Amino acid sequence: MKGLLVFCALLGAALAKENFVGHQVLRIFPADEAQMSLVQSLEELDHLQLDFWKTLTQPGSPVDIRVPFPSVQAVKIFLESNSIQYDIMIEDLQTLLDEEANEMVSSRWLDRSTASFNYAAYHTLSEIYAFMDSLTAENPGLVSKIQIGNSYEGRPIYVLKFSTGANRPAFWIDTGIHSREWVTQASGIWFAKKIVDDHAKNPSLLNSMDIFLEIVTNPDGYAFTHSSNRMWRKTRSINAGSSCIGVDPNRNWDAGFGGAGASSNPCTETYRGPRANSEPEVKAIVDFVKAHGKIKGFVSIHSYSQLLLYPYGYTTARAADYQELDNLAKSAVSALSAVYGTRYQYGSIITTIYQASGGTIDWTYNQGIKYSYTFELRDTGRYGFALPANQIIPTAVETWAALLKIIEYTRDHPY
Ligand code: BHK
Ligand code: ZN
Repeated sequence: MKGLLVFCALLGAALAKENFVGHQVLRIFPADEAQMSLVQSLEELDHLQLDFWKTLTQPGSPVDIRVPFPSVQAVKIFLESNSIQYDIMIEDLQTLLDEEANEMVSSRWLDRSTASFNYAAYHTLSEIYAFMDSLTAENPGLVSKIQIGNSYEGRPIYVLKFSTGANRPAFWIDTGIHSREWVTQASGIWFAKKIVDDHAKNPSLLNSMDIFLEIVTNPDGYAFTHSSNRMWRKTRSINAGSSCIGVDPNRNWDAGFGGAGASSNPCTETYRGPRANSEPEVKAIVDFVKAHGKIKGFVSIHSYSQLLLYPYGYTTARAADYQELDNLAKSAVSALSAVYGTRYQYGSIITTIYQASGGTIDWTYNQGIKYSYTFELRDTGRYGFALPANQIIPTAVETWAALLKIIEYTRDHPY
């Protein structure tokens, strides 16, 4: 009897959702080198369980940290005693997540048509997969669904293909490689519908090019953000010799793999994995891109920070196409800002944020995909990963303006 009770208690704990009651997100402003290294030293204090939403980038730029309730007092005392300035960006993360969960429940999808799908809400993995099936069923001859692999936990990995003819050069878009960046998968859904609706009015975009769109690039992580931990970023693979789970799929690519700007510690959020392409979610794309052979533009979408980035991240060397990539980024960002005035910064990964090795677009660029970019969507930190659902459509609309610039430029500059 006692054994059963213990078992039930353990099972309950294992199935329980991580809660974020009293968790605060602090925005910290280190004023000089000394304060910068003090803030960085917090990262090594494992017992505080801090989650760096935005790590140190440039001197003078703020750092955003999710601080679990039990560590809030200690962190604030540490900052105040060192005269380090901070703001409380999120008072209680769970309050935002409760609102998010309520909105999901009240937006159930009834008739399984893409016309009645609620694009202004977040959705579960099974709803997104059902959406893909509806979109392909409604648009035979334009949209097809390709399974490019299986995740670590065995879920199918799907790519939508938008095409009006065989074997054309192609443009790739992926969203959700980091599972907690929910506005990206939600925007991916909106892009899929937008491509279809615009094609009916003006078919020119798909006249000479196919588009591939991977909406849920990290399905295990995404399922986990719904079932267990809304703030899960990595894959869900088991690491040999460690009790920590997951690999950062944006450090696992074969471009500067193992260099600075990634961690060899499985317990960190930027763990690179045991070897390049160890994650089936990464390997599936690598195999697909190589087999296709004619992908000419590649955009990998993250959130948050409002940035448009191009290679490189693992080296300070300028990309051979630096000037062209920079010019196109400038025009894409200006198209984005023209929609609602949202401000974006742009530049190479290493000069704009930080050194990062094993990243997606460094690999695609080195494969010869010249127009390789990463977006960091809204916002700049007010809500961060807990972006309210009422910002999904505006985010998708403005991002599409920038994406379209890059897609059309790629179409009009064959190489
Ligand atoms: C983007 C592209 C290439 C390398 C790094 C980044 C920044 C990204 C990351 O992997 O550290 C930040 C992030 O997830 C939040 O979206
Ligand atoms: Zn990310």
